[in-house]
Amino acid sequence: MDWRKKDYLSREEIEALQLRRLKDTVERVYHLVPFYRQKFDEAGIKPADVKSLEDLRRLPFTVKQDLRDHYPFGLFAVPLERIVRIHSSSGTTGKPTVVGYTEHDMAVWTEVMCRTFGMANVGPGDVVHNAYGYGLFTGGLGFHYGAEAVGAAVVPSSVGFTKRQLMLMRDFGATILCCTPSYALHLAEVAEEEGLNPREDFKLRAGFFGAEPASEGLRQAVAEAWGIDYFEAYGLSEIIGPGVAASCPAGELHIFEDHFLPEIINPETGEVLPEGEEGELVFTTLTKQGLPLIRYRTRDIASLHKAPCKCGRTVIRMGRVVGRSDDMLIVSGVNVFPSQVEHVLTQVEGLTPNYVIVVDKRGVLDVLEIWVEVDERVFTGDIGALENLKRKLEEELANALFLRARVKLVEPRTLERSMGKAKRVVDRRELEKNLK
Ligand code: DLL
Repeated sequence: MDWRKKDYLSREEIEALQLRRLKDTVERVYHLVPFYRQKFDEAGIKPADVKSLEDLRRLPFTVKQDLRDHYPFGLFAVPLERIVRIHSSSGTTGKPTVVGYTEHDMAVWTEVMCRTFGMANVGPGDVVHNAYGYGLFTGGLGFHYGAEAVGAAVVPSSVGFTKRQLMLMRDFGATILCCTPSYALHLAEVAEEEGLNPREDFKLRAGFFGAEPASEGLRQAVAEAWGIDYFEAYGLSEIIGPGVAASCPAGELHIFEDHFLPEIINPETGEVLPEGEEGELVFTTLTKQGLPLIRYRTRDIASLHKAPCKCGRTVIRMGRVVGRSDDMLIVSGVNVFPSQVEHVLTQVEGLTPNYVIVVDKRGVLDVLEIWVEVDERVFTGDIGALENLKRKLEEELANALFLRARVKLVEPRTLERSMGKAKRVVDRRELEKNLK
């Protein structure tokens, strides 16, 4: 089937396809992956017991640690001779997670990336500037294959050398930008420093931003800085890389659910939550051959919505990722998500979305500090204005977080920029723990 039609199937068609593919996947993992056979046997389930999509909830979960425990290729469902690509993501602890693709998986990946680019009608005549990292990270090559397949000219610039990136974008007439949202903002900043006007001196019309969370405020800041349409890309290496979901012209994030079957669970109990409720996103791959995964727990907190979208697509939508369950900070017993902080910062006039959250311990007390860059106008204004801004922000943060945070306003362009995923949290309590 033409990939353009796949986002418009009726719910019955989608679910029938999902069930057929789920049965096939369960059959394959049971017979080909000893880890799954053991898990299924322990749970007393045979592949033939999966008769409806509801039966999915009887199947065991898979977690990142399972991939690590079977490092490097232990969960692959095909012999190495059939693997044509290997990617891996480094974790903060222990062994990296390794993922493998067969030729068929590469075709699926390319298809979902075509559907991603299809959101902005990217095609022949477009110049795609791809500043996601090339290498073991799935971002660079994932976008690369999709861009070529839709017939665009792709510039594989990868990360780093920001000024050179800008030169290439300008000289080659880039129309589409692909990178993390934080880097997109940094590129605009550096363009301005170089005396360029990002809105006028470039030909960009849209961008595909992802690999890290971005609040509404950050998304708007990127769209405005460049004067472009903002499209979001969501994905994770274990499931395929980018291409699990993408936002449409109506701004809704659609999951390519004919390949990746989503559920939302309560992260504490594992119970499946009803449509619309927020919880941990779980995916079962429906077509992958190299590394099929059953009920993989992403740790991402989001929600699911089945009603058809304004854009006409019928595939299920997910709410923006509000954070990762393992990104959540517990400060003086209160749960704090970096996304909550970012949301407040982007609502207050005079600040930029460049910030770091610093958590420390003074004696027995946790201390939360937010370092945020002010914009040029405020910075060159008077001290009184800065004091007011600081007080206002502290008040807004206290209201949103139910917790006092100290604010440190810093000069524009002083916090470290990242080329890939931004690092927003410095938890000094961890450092101390590790020193002990
Ligand atoms: O980040 C794949 C990717 C590349 C997606 C380029 C989009 C664009 P990983 O390195 O395995 O894969 O990291 C996956 O990144 O579980 C989320 O926590 C986070 N993430 C990815 N996209 C988004 C997004 C790639 N749009 C992890 N919003 C995921 C929020 C995102 N978080």
